[in-house]
Amino acid sequence: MTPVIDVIIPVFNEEDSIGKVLDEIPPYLVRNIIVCDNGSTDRTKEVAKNKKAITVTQSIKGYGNACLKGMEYIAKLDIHPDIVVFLDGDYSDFPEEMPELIRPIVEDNKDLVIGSRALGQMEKGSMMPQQIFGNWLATNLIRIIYNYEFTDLGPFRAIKYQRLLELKMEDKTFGWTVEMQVKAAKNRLTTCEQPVRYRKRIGKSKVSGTIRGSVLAGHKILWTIFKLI
Ligand SMILES: Nc1nc2c(ncn2[C@@H]2O[C@H](COP(=O)(O)OP(=O)(O)O)[C@@H](O)[C@H]2O)c(=O)[nH]1
Ligand SMILES: [Mg+2]
Repeated sequence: MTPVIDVIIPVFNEEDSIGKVLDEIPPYLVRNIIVCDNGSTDRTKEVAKNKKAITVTQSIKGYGNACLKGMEYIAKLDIHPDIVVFLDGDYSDFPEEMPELIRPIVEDNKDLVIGSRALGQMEKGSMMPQQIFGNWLATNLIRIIYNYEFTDLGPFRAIKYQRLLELKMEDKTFGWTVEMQVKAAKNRLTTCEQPVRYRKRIGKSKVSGTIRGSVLAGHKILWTIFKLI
């Protein structure tokens, strides 16, 4: 049986990249692509609509808020997906790698697959040093505290929809990815990593490319790891 797959893409002002991201998602693989916008002031939403993606709007800012809005949309569907894939809208990830990303779920019955940039190939300059260090620190803490093996907190990931619901995700901002991994460990989900490539984003970074974003995200990530103990 082929699984039903829906994709959630949080975006904020990504008019130059979102079209390319949507173009490169293997169309035969996915059912719905839900672009979750935080009131972009550029043409992001228009571009996404022209590419036949579903768009939802979240008036409250935040990466996690946008992902939660996407999940709300999915929850209202008559037929729920088997798998949800998360992906950034800045063209850093390689959407065409989605078949490899979901394979461990389909073939080995894993619950959660993290696309690991640390195990894959990162284009020079695609990740900031503080981001690489932050991910190293966070994943080592998760190993020490929760005894779960990850090498990255990458945005490109796939999870069984029912397991995702069980995690009762609630982070509203940059703690979203680490919250999913810590809760996966606490709930004893079966997890694995799939090496993924990563390239320099199109447009300007809103998180790791700014000092404020990096400090807030780093703080939020560490806080989330300890808070959930
Ligand atoms: N909906 C929404 N998306 C966001 C927000 N901040 C960042 N994003 C999106 O999240 C993804 C990652 O953000 P980015 O600026 O690339 O952060 P970086 O990869 O850490 O440098 C991109 O698709 C952004 O458009 C936000 O506040 N709301
Ligand atoms: Mg990015």
